Amino acid sequence: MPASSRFLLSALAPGHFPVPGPPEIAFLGRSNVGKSSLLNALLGSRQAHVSSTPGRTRAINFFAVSDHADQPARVLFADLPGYGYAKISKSISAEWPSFIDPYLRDRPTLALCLCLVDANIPAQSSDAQILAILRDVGRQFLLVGTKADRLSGNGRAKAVSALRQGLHLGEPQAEPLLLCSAKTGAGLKEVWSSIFSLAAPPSATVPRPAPLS
Ligand SMILES: Nc1nc2c(ncn2[C@@H]2O[C@H](COP(=O)(O)OP(=O)(O)OP(=O)(O)O)[C@@H](O)[C@H]2O)c(=O)[nH]1
Ligand SMILES: [Mg+2]
Repeated sequence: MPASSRFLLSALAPGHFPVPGPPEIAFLGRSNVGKSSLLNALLGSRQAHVSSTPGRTRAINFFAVSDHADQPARVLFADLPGYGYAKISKSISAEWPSFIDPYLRDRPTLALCLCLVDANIPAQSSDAQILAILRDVGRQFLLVGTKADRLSGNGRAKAVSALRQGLHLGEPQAEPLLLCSAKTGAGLKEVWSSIFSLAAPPSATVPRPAPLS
């Protein structure tokens, strides 16, 4: 797990996105699914705002993640606003075309979309719609079932198969779904391994400048 992370910037328009650099990991999912919580749990640091009120994250917030504080970023995390919450769906749908859709479609350094779905409830049509957009634009994605601490031992396998079916996922090797909990830390190692193997293999990292002799 990388040891160092810092908030970079908050973007409300494509012009505000950081200059393209290291591979980016986008956190996507319905409002309140646990995007900001998972991001914080992966970083082991309270970088993103978590709230029990849906719709807390309104901008795309970028974070730089590196192996050590004195090294360049290995990946950027992008915490996206949630979708699918009735009270704010009007404003979200107004914002979606202006900067979220361009981010998903055009961002050259977007390497992986973490698609978060609540493991405790059935797949929602809005989740299926997002997957359709990602498939359409050819984005690599990884499904992550959140709040798995609320599932019983038996409930885990049932939740995975219900979500896989509800979202019409392909073969598990091609379209995997991992369960995790930001609360207990379960599954975080697996999410990190997938991030590195899918989006940021060692060759993709920015080489460290040689020390001056
Ligand atoms: N039990 C449990 N609760 C969680 C977990 N992850 C998040 N939560 C709770 O879910 C609520 C929403 O979490 P956030 O991380 O703010 O969700 P979000 O997807 O970023 O929400 P928006 O920014 O509004 O789209 C908070 O009350 C969290 O404490 C988890 O793994 N287990
Ligand atoms: Mg959030």
